[in-house]
Amino acid sequence: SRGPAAEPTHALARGPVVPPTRSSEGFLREFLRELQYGQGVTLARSSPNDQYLAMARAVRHYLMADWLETARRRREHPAKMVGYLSAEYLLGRQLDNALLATDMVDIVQEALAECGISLDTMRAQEVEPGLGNGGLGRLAACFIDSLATLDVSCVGYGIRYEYGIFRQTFVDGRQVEVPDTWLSFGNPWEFPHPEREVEVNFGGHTEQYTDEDGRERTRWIPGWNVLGVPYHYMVPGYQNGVVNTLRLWSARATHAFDLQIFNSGDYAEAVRAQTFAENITKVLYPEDSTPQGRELRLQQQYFFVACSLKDYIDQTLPPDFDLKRLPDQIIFQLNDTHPVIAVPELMRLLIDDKGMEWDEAWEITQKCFAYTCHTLLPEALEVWPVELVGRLLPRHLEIIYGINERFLEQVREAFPGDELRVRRMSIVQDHPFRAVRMAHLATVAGAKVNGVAELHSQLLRDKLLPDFAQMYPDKFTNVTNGVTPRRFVRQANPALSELISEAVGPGWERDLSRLSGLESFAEDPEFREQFRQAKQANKERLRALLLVRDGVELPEGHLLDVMVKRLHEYKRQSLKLLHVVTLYESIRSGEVAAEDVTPRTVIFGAKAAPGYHMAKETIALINAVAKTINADPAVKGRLAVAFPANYNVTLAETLIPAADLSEQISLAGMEASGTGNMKFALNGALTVGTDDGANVEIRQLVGDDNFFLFGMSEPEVAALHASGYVPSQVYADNPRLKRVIDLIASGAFTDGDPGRVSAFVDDLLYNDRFMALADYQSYIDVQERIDAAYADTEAWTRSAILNVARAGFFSSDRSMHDYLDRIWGAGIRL
Ligand code: 9GP
Repeated sequence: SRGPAAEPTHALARGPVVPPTRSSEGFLREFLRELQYGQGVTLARSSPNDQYLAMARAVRHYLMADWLETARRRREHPAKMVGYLSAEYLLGRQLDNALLATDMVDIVQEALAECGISLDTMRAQEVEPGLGNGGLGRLAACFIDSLATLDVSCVGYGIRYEYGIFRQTFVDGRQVEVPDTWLSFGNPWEFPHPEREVEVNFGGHTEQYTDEDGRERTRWIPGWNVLGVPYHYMVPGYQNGVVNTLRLWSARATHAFDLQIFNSGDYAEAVRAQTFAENITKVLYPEDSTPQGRELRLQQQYFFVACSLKDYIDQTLPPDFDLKRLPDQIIFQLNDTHPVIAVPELMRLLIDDKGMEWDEAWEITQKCFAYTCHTLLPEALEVWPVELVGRLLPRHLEIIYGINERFLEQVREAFPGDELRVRRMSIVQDHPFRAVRMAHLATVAGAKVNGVAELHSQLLRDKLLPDFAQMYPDKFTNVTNGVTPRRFVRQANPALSELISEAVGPGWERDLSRLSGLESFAEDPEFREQFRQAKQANKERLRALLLVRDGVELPEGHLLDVMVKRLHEYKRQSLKLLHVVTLYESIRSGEVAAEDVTPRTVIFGAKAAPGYHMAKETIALINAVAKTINADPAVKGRLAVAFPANYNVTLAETLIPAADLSEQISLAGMEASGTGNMKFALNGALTVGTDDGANVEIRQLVGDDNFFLFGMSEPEVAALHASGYVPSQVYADNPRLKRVIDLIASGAFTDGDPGRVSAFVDDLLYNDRFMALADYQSYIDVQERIDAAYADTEAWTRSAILNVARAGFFSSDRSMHDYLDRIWGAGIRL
C-alpha cells in the first residue's frame, strides 16, 4: 500500500508539476486558498499566525515544482552525492530565504498589501529554527545553501530537535535559559515522512554464528530500539531552479504506548517507552566546543547517523545496487566528531547486514568518509568512555577495536619500536580513562581531514594531530570557511546590496569575487557618501529593532563596536570588558576630557552554555557594567553598552550590517576559524583582531591598512606559555590595568559588592588561561588608534569599502569549490 500509485490516466496527473502563476494576483490566490482550505479561516477572522502559516505554504508552492524536478533529475542522471552529516544546522528564518530564492519579495509584498497585511509583520511571526549552538551549525546551513546554488547533489542529514538552542533571558543581569518552543505554532517548512521511518537499535550483546557458507560471523542482538522519522526541508539554490533536501530525523517509540497498562490506570508507566524514545531528539545538546560526554548525546549521534546511512543505502540507492561501487555514489562529510560513529556503523552494515569481508568493507568505508575538524581545544575533541560505547553499541565497539588493531599494526610497521607513538595514536585511550577518541577514528577512516582556516589546518597538522600528519601527509588539507552572501549580504543588507549592484552589476550574489569591482569606487567621494548612507540606514534599522525587541535605546552618531559570538573564555569577552571599563575609568577619572573621546556604543551578544560557570559570571558582569555606565551622566553621549539577550541568526542579520567595528579578539591559536568575522567584513565593518583563525586571511586580503591587528601571535603565545605566564605580574606592572581591575574588584559595578565579581577577578589574576592580561596593553593601544581613525570619516569609509571589495573570497560557494577540488573528488557533477 506504500508503493507508487497506479499509472495515471488523466493528462494533468501525468504532466510535470506546474508552479502557480508568478504575479501578485497568482500569489494572492494561493495565499487565500491556503488560509481558507489549509488553515480553515477567512481573512477577516484570521490571526497573524494563520496568515503567516498560509503565506509560508503559499510561498512553498513556488518552490515545489523545482524541488520535485530536482529530485527527478537527480534520480534519472545519478551523480556522486554529498551526504553532509551534521548534528547541527543553525538555519535562521526560512521565509525571507525562500522569498529571495524564488525572487518573490515584490510580488508577495504587493499581494499582502491587498489584504492589509505587512510583509514585515509576517516575517516577525517566524520563530527561527535554532538547531545549532553557534558557528559550526551556521556553517552547515551556509554550506547546504551553497551546494544548492552550485547545483551539487547533496542531502544534509541531521536531527530535528524538538527544542533547539535555549532562549536566553536575563534576570538581574544573569542568564536564565528558557526552552525554545520553536514548533509550538506549527512549522510550515517541514514535510514529515512517517512512511519512511527506520528502526535504530541500541544495547544488547553480540554473538558468533556460522553462516550458510560456513563462514564465522558476528551478529548484534540489540536490547532495545526506536524509530527515526524523517522530516524533509527544502534547501533552495539562489534563483536557479534547484531545490535540495535537508533530512532531519525525529525519534519515536517503536510501540507508542501500552494500552493495557494505561487501562490499569498507570498512565506514567504506559507512556514510559514513548517518553524514553522521544527524549533522544528532545533537545539540542547545549554545548559549544567543550564536550561533557553524556549518554543521551551519544544516543543522539548514533541515532541520526544510523537513520541516515540506512536511509541512503536502503531507500535512496536502487535495490540492486552493487555496494562495491558505494564510493562512486556518495561521500559522507563528517562535520566535526559528532557523526563519527557513522564509521563503525557503515562497517557493520557492510559486514553484518550485507555479508562483506572486513578488508573489502574497510576499503569502501575509507573512501566514503571525510572529516572536518572545527576546533583547536584538545578538550573539545570528543572521547566516549569504552564502558558507555560497549553498553549502547556493543557491536560498534568490537568494530572499533578491529579497526584499531589493524591500524596500530600499520603504525608499528611504519615506526618500529616506537610504543609511545603507538599509545599516542591509538583510537582507544587508556588514560585518564578508557575511551574511544573520535577524532582519531575519523582521521584513520577519513579519505581526507581538513581544518577550517589556513592557520587552523597548520596547527591541526603541527600540534593537534602531528603523529597522524606524519603518517598520512596527503590526508591533511585545508578549506577555509565561508558564509552565504545570499543571507548575510543580499538579504541582511538591502541598502548595501543595491549599491553593490549599481557599482558592479547584477549577479554578484552568485559570484562573490565580483565584489573586487568595488575597489575603484573606494576612491569616489560620491560613492563613499552613498556607502555611509547605507550604513546609517542599517543603524537606524537596528535602533528601531532594539527599541522594540529589548527596550534599548541606542545613542545616535556613535561608532558601533560589536562583539557577538558564543561566550567562551578563549574568545575573550573579558578583554573587551576590560577595554570598556578602561574607557569609562579614563573619562571618570578626568584623565581624558569627555569631549575628546570618540563616542562609542559597544554591543555584546552572547549565550553561555548552561553549565559553564565562568561564562555565566562574565555575562552577569557585562550586564552590571552596562547598567552602571548607561546610568552615569559623566559618560553620557560618549560611551554606552548594550547587551541584547538571545543573540541568534535573526538578530545577527540586523546587527552585523549596522556595525562599524568587528571584534575578533580570541587568543591566537584558539579560534579555529570564526565566520562572524567574515560576515562583518562583507558588510563593511573594520576588524580589530588577533592573528587567529580566519582573521589571518581576512587581514592578508583586506590589507594591513584596513585591519586593526593587535596581540601576540600564536608562536608568541606558545613561547609565553613555555616560559611561564604570571598574570598577576602583568597586573602589578601595568598601572592602568591595575586601576581597571581594582575598580571592578571594588564592587563599583555590583552595588558595592566585591563578592559578585571575585570569581571573575581571581581567575584573571591567578589563572587567565587565555592570556587576556598579556594582550591588554596591545589591545588598548589599537583601540586608541581606532578612535583616531574613526574620526577621519573619509579614510574610514574608504577602508570599509575596501573590506567589502576584498572579502569576496569568504563566500561559502568558494568553500564548496575547495571541498570539491580537494576532498570530494571526481564524479560530482557541477
Ligand atoms: O570554534 C569553531 C569556529 O572557530 C569555527 O568558525 C566554526 C565553524 O568551523 O566551528 C567552531 N567549532 C565548534 O563549534 C566546535 O568544534
